[in-house]
Amino acid sequence: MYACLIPKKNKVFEVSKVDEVTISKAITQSYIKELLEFMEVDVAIVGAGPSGLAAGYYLARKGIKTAIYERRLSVGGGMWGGGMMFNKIVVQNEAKDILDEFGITATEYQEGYYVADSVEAVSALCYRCVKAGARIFNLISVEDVMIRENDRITGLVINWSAVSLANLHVDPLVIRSKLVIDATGHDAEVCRIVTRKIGNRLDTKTGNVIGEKPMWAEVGEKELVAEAKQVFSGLLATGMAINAVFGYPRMGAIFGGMLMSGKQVAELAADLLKKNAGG
Ligand code: 48F
Repeated sequence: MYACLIPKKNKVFEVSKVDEVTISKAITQSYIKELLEFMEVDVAIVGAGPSGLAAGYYLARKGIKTAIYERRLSVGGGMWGGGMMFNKIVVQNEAKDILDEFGITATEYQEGYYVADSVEAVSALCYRCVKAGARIFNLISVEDVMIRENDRITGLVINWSAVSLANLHVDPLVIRSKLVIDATGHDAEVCRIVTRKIGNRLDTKTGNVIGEKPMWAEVGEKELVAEAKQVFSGLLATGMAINAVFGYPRMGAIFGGMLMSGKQVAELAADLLKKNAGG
């Protein structure tokens, strides 16, 4: 009956019959299956910016069960826009091998400075992270943490981002994780939640989130990867969240530190998991 409504074109493909309800069931069942599968993980990463994606890749590649929760529709955080919407990023010498590992094309601008396309960089980070086995849940916001005996963080409280956007009163759900990584960027949201809920007890000079300092790219990049440690029992940080938590300078559109920090936090998390398991 509807065949006459479809204009006749030169045929390139023969399209088989499709049923909308089958499509809907396929999406719903496979999503729920994975949501349940990742309700208990080794590492839960909050934020899918460059540092969170790099951390997810390096963790998953070690066979560590990793979930990433991203509040926005798209992953990549602040990387898409390069510097002031010129969609190029700069990476210094020390992180060039990470670009190579992800297959991101980079050209040397001047000795020690490599330039890459930010769209290619985000796409490669995301693709390799997912292919390594990390599961990214976008459109989900982390609104709280779960704390158990000995004041250890043992999971995340999650809700659809649309719930807070629409200001709806809907209770969240919870996932359990052996470690949590705050990769939420400048806001260091998970660390701020912890101090708001249980006081100034982070492993910083003040116990609080100190807040990032003004722009000084070199110092910001150096401090970011200078020391990797737990911020609180069960909680690690990576990327700009580290600069915000410990009060280091911001660094703008240089992204080597973000990638190195993601790799570094993955190493630290792997060591802690081994130690906690008595290995
Ligand atoms: O901001 P973002 O890109 O953090 P990053 O990985 O990289 C920082 C650089 O982009 C740039 C820079 C380089 O020198 O300064 O800013 O440290 O990515 C953070 C991601 O976390 C998400 C947010 O939407 C973004 O994609 N996010 C933030 N809070 C939450 C969250 C939350 N509560 N729940 C889920 N996702």
